[in-house]
Amino acid sequence: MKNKFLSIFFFLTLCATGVVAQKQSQVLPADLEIPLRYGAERLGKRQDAAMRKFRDNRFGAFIHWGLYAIPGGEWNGKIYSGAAEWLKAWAKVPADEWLKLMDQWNPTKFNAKEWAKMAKKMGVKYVKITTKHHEGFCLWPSKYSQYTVAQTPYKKDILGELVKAYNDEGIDVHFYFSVMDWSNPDYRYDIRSEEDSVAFNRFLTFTDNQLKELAIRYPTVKDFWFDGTWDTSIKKNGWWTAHVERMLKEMLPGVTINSRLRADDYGQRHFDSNGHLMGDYESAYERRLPDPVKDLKVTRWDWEACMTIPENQWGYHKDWSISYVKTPLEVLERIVHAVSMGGNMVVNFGPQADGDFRPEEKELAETVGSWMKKYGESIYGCGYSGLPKQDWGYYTRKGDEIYMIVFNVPYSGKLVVRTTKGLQLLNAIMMDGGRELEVAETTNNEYNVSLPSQKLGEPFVVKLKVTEKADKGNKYKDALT
Ligand code: JFZ
Repeated sequence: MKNKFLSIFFFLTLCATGVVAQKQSQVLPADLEIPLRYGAERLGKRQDAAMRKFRDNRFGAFIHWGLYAIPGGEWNGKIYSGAAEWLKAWAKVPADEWLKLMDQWNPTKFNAKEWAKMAKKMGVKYVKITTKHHEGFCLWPSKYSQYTVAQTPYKKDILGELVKAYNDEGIDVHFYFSVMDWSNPDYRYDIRSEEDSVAFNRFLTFTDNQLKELAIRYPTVKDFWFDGTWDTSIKKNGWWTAHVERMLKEMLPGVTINSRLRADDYGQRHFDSNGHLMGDYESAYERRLPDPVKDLKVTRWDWEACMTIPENQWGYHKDWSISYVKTPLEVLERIVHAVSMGGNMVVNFGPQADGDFRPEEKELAETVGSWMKKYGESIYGCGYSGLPKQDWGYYTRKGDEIYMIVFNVPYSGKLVVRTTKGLQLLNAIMMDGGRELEVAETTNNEYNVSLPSQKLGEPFVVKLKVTEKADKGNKYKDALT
């Protein structure tokens, strides 16, 4: 008996260290796969209408809003440079003291309709809202917690107002949900005793209840983006992550779930022990992006990246001067970069405690929005082109339309286009104004597109019409959906 436990222990250790478990994308032949009860639900990309909508949306906004917006990175007169939504941890504030911030939660300038108008103007197709971040404060009146908007001077259901306002503007709503919850004494980082296990099971039931509550109260929600799932306690309960995925999918047909929720039988996360993506899309690209030349494997699955405007501040921080702040152009380039590799991009906003947005965020939303209004056709519904990246910028593609999104104009004024075998370039048109550009084939499969000589002040888009002479030879064909 003892031996059996020892060997199980050894097996688990081997799996955890990756000796047995396969790393991401080292997919084993089917007959050599490790049998899993809690691994990937499916192989390959989901192709149903809800998933296609998720993918076609391409560009979204993140909203991190919670009690942390009140101190804005400052506690007892000291400014902490770490992420503002983690201030409770940086300043070692006990949970009960932190949660007293609820008495000050009264965002008098909050206007859900204004938020929705701003999002619409920015050109985002969806918004991911923090329903509950690590601190445990709920933006909806959850009947399972005492730490909710209902118990604040503001009282009203903020999440409900936002869901309605965004939906009225035709914007999809996605829910961010942190499993790790600093307000709940039953949460455990690890399970080391019977007592831990009993408490953590209670915690998982509480979490199930909150998730069911969200699904029932806000049935138009399109996606759950889980966070705070990296602890050993969750890795030891991979079954629960598979259960949550199934439960939400039964309650909300079509709902999408990020890979960060998931752990398999052996505690492997995001990708299961056989190398298959769990959940519907990969969500590990955070404040970084895959290399457009070396990391083309990401085009095999759906993925969504998210980024902050400063270096690493998701919640409102009162002092942005402590870190580099991206320009609207840098933000735009990251959006384009993600889409060019078949991913989505979500840009984060950390509203102020009064319910308004800081001026830098408003300005960024305006600038990106006016670009999207002109060139959004090259973003929405577009994906990976299958063409090798060139120095002038990024390609995106929708069927036979290829978009060249140009960030660096070469001195020669000529943009090189190298197509894959069998793909013929028919014409090139400036998207803004519709002017046709001269195209010259230089060698086999390589073309020069000549730009007009006037100064071009912002990233612009050249639309290429192509025709596929034959499918063979294009090894990227599979990744084009
Ligand atoms: C998490 C949160 O801790 C953070 O406050 C914010 O909400 C962000 C969106 O998500 O932070 C993470 C989580 C995962 C990684 C990095 C930061 N990761 O996988 O690299």
